[in-house]
Amino acid sequence: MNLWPFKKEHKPTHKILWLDLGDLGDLVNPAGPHEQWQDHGLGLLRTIMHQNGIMTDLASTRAVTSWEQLAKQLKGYEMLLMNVRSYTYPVALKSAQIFKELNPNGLILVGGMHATVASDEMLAVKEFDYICQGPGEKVILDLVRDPSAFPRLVMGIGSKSMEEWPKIDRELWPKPASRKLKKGFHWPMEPECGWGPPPVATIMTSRVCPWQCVFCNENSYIPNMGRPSVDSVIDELNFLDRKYGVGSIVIHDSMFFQNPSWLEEWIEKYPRKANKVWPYWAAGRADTVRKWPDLFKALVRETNWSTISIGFESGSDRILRLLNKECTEEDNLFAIDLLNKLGDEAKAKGKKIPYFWSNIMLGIPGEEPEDAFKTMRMLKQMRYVYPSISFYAPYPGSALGYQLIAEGKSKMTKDNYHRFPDDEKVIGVDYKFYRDLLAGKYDNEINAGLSEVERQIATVGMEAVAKA
Ligand code: B12
Ligand code: SF4
Repeated sequence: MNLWPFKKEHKPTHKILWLDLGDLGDLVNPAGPHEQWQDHGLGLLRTIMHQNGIMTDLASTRAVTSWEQLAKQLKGYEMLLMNVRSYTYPVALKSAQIFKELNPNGLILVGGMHATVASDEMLAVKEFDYICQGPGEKVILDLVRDPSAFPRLVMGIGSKSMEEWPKIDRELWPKPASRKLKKGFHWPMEPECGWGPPPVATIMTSRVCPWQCVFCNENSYIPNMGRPSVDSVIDELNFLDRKYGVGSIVIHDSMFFQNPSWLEEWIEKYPRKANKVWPYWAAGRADTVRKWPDLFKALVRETNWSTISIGFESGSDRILRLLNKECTEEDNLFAIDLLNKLGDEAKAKGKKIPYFWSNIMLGIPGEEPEDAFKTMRMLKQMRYVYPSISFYAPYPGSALGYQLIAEGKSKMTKDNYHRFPDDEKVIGVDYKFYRDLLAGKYDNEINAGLSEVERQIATVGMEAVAKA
C-alpha cells in the first residue's frame, strides 16, 4: 500500500507540524464520502501562517492506518497544531500523547470546536500546552510566534467579516493517501458524494447561525461575523474552476438561507457571473422557507440549489418545541409541499429535480412513540428526498447536551464521542423501539395516519440511517 507522504523515513522540513484529524484510514480506504472532506479551519489557519512566512509541515491521522505509521511522522517537531472537534477528540488526545512521548520538549497548541465547548476536559490533560477557545484567525500568528506570552487558555479573536479571510490555499490540505482513492478524488478539490458531479468545491458563505436549537446552539460559541461579498464567493469559484475544474459545490454553512438581501444578490449575480451555474448543496430552515417562499423558489429555480438540506428534525410540535427549533409542523409541511411542487415542475420540464437532504432526529429524550410516528409520516410526504436520520446525540456545546451530560444521562464518553448516526447515545431511550420503527415494524400505525397518495411514497428504512 502506498501511504502519503511517500517516504519511508520521515524528515521534518519545518519545525511546526499541523495534524489533520479524522479516523485512521479515512484518506486511505474511507467508509464514505464525508470522511474525505477537507477541514476549512485547518486550511484557513495554515494559509494565514504560510502567507505570513510561518511555514508548517502537514500530517494526517486520516492518511495512515496505524498509530505506528503516525508516530513516524510526528517525530522531530517543536510544535504541534490541531483543530479539535468533539468527534475528533479521541484521535487528538492519542496523537498528543504520542507526540509528547517522541518530542518531550515540543509544544502542543489546540483550538477548534471541542476546545471551545469542552475546554475543562482539555485543561485536565497535561499534553495540551495551549488551548484556544473560539476563532483563531486573528491570534494564530502571535500565538505560534510566542506562546509564552499567552495564558494556557487562550481567548481566540476572529475577523469582523469573512471578507477579511484569505482564500484558502487548497494545496495545503492533505492528499488522498492511496492510489485507489487518488483516482476519483480530484485533489485539491474534493470527491463526489452523490449530490452533484465532481470535482466538488466545498465553500463557506457564512459562519454563524442565529437560531438557538437546544441540540446545536452554534451562536453561543461563535461570535457574529459578516458574510463575504457575493462577488468574492463567485470570484473564488471561478478561480477554482479555472485552476482545477469545478463540477458542483457544497456550501458548508450551518445556515445558508439567511440574510435575504445577500441571497437576492446571489440570485442576481450567480447565474450571470459564475463560469457555470453549478448545482449546489446548502442548508435552510422550514420556517424561513415559509416566510420567504418567493426567495426560496427563485434560489431553487434560478441558482440550481439542487440539494436543500433542511433540519426538519421532528414531525411533532411537542418535540419541535422541546428542541427550541422555532419551526412548527405546519412550517415543515409548507416547505415539503413547496419542494414537492418545485420537483414536479422540474420533472415535467425534464430539468434536474431538486431534492431535500432531510435531517431527522429520533430518540430525543421525552419523545413518545406517537411523536416518532408523526416524524416518519412527515418524511413519507417528501417526494424528492435523501433522508438523513440519526439518533439524537448530546454533544457538548449545546444546551440539551450540557444538561444531559450534567444529569449523567449521556452515553457519549470522552473516549468515544459517538458520531455514528445509529449509536446509542442517551440512557433511558428505548433504542429497540427505534430500530423496530426503522425496520418497518410500525408501518401500519404510521400509514394509518397518511393519505393514499402519501402511502405510495417510498418507504423509509434502516438504510436511511446509514446514509446520515
Ligand atoms: C463543515 C462541517 C462538517 C463537515 C466536516 C468537514 C471537515 N473535514 O471539516 C462534515 C459535513 C463532514 C461534518 C460532519 C459532522 N459534523 Co460538522 N460541521 C461543519 C461546520 C458546519 C463547519 C465547520 C467549519 O469548517 N467551520 C469553519 C472553520 C473556519 O472553523 P473551525 O474549523 O471551527 O476553525 C476555527 C476555530 O475553531 C479556530 N481553530 C481551529 N483549529 C485551531 C487550532 C489552533 C491552534 C487555534 C489557535 C485555533 C483553531 O480557528 C478557526 C478559524 O476561526 C460546523 C459548524 C461551524 N459553524 O463551524 C459543524 C460542526 C463542527 N459539526 C458538528 C458535528 C456534530 C458533526 C457530525 C458529528 C454530525 C453528525 N451527527 O453526523 C458529523 C461528524 C463527521 C465525522 N467525520 O465524524 C458540530 C461539532 C460539535 C462539537 N462539539 O465539536 C458542529 C460545531 C455543528 C454543530 N453546531 O453542532 N461537519
Ligand atoms: S440546528 Fe440548524 S438552525 Fe438550529 S442552531 Fe443549529 S445550525 Fe442553526
